Amino acid sequence: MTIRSLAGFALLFATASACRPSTRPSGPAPRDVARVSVIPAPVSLSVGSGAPFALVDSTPIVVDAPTDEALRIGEVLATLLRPSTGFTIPVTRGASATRRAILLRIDAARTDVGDEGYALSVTGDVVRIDAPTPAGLFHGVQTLRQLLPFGIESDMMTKREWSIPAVTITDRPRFAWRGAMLDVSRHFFTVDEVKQYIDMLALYKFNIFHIHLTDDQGWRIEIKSRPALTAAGATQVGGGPGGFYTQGEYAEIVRYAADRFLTVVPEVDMPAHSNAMLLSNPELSCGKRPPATYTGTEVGFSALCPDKEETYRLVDDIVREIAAITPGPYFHIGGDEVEALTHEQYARFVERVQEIVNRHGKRMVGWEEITKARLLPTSIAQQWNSDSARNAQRSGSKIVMSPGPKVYLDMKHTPSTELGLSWAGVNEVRVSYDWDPATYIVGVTESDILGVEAPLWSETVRNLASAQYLAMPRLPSVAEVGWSPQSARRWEDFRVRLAAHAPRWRLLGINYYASPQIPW
Ligand code: NGO
Repeated sequence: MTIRSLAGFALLFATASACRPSTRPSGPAPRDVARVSVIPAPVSLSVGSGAPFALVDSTPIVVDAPTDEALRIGEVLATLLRPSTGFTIPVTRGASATRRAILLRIDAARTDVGDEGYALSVTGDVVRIDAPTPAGLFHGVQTLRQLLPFGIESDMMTKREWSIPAVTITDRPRFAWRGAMLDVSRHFFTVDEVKQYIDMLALYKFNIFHIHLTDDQGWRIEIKSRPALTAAGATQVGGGPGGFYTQGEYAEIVRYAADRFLTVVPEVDMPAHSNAMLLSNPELSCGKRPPATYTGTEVGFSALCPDKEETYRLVDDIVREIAAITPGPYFHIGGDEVEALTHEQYARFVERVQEIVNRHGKRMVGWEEITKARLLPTSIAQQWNSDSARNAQRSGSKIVMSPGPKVYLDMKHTPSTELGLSWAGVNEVRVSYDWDPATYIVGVTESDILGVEAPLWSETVRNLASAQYLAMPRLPSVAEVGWSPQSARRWEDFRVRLAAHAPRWRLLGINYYASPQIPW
């Protein structure tokens, strides 16, 4: 593994300025009501002194919205509530005046909470979530889920009081892009494992699932016009068959994510990290060594030839087919760690691929190296290793922040963590929480930033339990960095809220690292 240069970080500074007083009003928690531990922290939350809302067998979910989408969200909530409570929880359409109900309402007039926000209020009489969009309603349901006792996550019925504390919440995200990436190339993850990863993201209001589909070790997506790609490209780190998704399986992942209001961003890494692609197209290789099945973890050696027309025909076939089954607006071209090409060759390659991506109706996303090329304002640079993403400002392109020393989930939690890498440092949970994307790179401010993303590279990650062990508890940190206003974030408060989530993870079967920084 290349030791990635840390020199660039001399120009960076990370703040520890999150320790400001919270602007959120707080009151004493009423007796018999669980402490309110919502993650990400809502923009405004006040705990009332009134009676909680008690769920009973006849509590209905009443949906006041013209669309079936809202009704579906009502069913999602009912499906969560039924097994553990044993209650019927009918879902019906109805009017907002209903009492003794959980009311889900789409209200286009609630523009104050943006495209993804919601307002939630709980009294002894009624629970109501109002949102201008289905996405906002879904996020409000995730908050409601976290307000319920953790036992709600169980699929075994328990006879107890199921109550929701009296609260008033108004909430909306800070950033439009709240992403998590899973590398399915270094080690393959089944569709079912990917779905379970997506489930964790939905609970914490992420809205982007970036899937790193290809790298030197494995090509993981069927391309019908180029069947040799999957036939030749399947191994993984340490050997073994790896695997790939048929287009139908990929579409299933996209649908599953969309049902949870996550947009899938497919990544095909090029021109480097392309050994698996070159196995079936060796004549397009301009890398440092001839393509051969690769099970190691070095980077940078492979490269697609930028000067051959056939390269762009291959890229066009790949982008066209994946774009056609990807409803979201983005296509990620990788673009990182190219060692075998000149600056000029690299820039020309990125510009041609940008055209192809646009022609197939998508906005190009790439790792920060793409800022060496002439970008369109609609293209997006993903910062990870230096301050070079700042160059995106030249074209007015936006930046997604994924600084390795903060949010790379594949970095070890401590030097002795069995899994993970450490080239960017060891990222204990506080490291992943205590930073502000808007002050991380000098000269890159809030308005340049589209959002944040936590990548999980899988060189050392062989299965879902390992992925969860590295992701948790840092994933909720990044969720809060992306969603909550900086002024509402305090580590001392977060660590206590985070502790309250562990029993929930245990019921959900989510593995996690029990960091000593958290009062579990
Ligand atoms: C780097 C590299 C990946 C590695 C990862 C490991 C980027 C953008 N390129 O991040 O190929 O898997 O580090 O942490």
